[in-house]
Amino acid sequence: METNNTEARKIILSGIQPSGKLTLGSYLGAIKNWVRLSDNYDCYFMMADMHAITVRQEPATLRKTVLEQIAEYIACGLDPDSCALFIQSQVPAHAELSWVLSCYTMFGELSRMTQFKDKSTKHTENINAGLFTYPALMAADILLYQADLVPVGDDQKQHVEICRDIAQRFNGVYGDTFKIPEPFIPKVGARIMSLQEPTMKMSKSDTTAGGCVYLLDSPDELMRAFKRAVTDSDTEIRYDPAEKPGVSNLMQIYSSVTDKSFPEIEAEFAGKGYGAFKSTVGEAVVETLRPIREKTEELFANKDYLAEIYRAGAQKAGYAANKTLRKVYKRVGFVQ
Ligand code: AQP
Repeated sequence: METNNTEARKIILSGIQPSGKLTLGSYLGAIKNWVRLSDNYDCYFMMADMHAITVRQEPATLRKTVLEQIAEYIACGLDPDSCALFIQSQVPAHAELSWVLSCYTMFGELSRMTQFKDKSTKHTENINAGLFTYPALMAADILLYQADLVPVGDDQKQHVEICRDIAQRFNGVYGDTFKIPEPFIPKVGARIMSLQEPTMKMSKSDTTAGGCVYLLDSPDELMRAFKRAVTDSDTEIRYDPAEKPGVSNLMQIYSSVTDKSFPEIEAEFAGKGYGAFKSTVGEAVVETLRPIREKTEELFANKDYLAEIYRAGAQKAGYAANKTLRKVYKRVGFVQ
């Protein structure tokens, strides 16, 4: 990874769990911003497979999803020559630092994490320790790279905040070791909601028919999902998430893929019905995702190329991560 000689470039780390197929929410809330930021930062983007196993995954599906995800990252516009695209489990420093940080993470603060509360309600048969200590692993992911910025959707903000608390606690005991990262949350698209239950986040693992749209859905599947999207019994197209969550979510999506502002969208659809609005949003999404789907299919067919990318990514990431890990081991008193 090239760095500017006169001034070190700032660093970004982010990742997505391969816990299912990437959704429009993963793209608009995360990857789209990674692409925007990637020209100006040194970037590390991972397939967070270690996080994914906090919920049971079928091994063959997990392997396939990870490979598909690498292809999708590249198809969305990330340049594997300038960004480190890597698989989390291939950089052992993540697991190693996670253990150290879990000794500087408090039971009380982990208990307040909304993702833990949500997931332990959803998966009552498997409330495992990994689900609970997930934020310590996420803190390790970020702090290993001395990241300045963590581009995430709104739902992950709490995890970046606990990461900052853990880093400050550690620095407070041992002196400056970790850079304190900032979350970067997009103004539009930070929380894309389910098309069927617009008060709930669009999630990869949601099984409600038509609730999620995926990056690799065909144009027909996308149009069907948008035409069936839940709105309300009113007729006005107006941004009002409390009163009109379905319409507001569609406006968020439309704004995010066209860069039009909410007043522009309201003016565009004034006096038009929901039917026309939903079709126009669907068509805009189809056109945004078409090149991503086509490129992903092409890349996914070339497994050797994908292997080259993730091996090179793990090497670049491992180099940076091990530098931090060595410093941490020294600070805590492990014999060198
Ligand atoms: N609906 C969304 N709107 C905006 N941003 C979103 N993100 C995910 N869903 C939305 C952002 O994508 C990044 C990757 O998320 P993740 O897969 O690591 O974790 P998650 O938030 O738990 O994603 P899912 O889809 O809800 O996965 P499951 O169903 O497995 O729990 C993060 O930056 C997230 O904010």
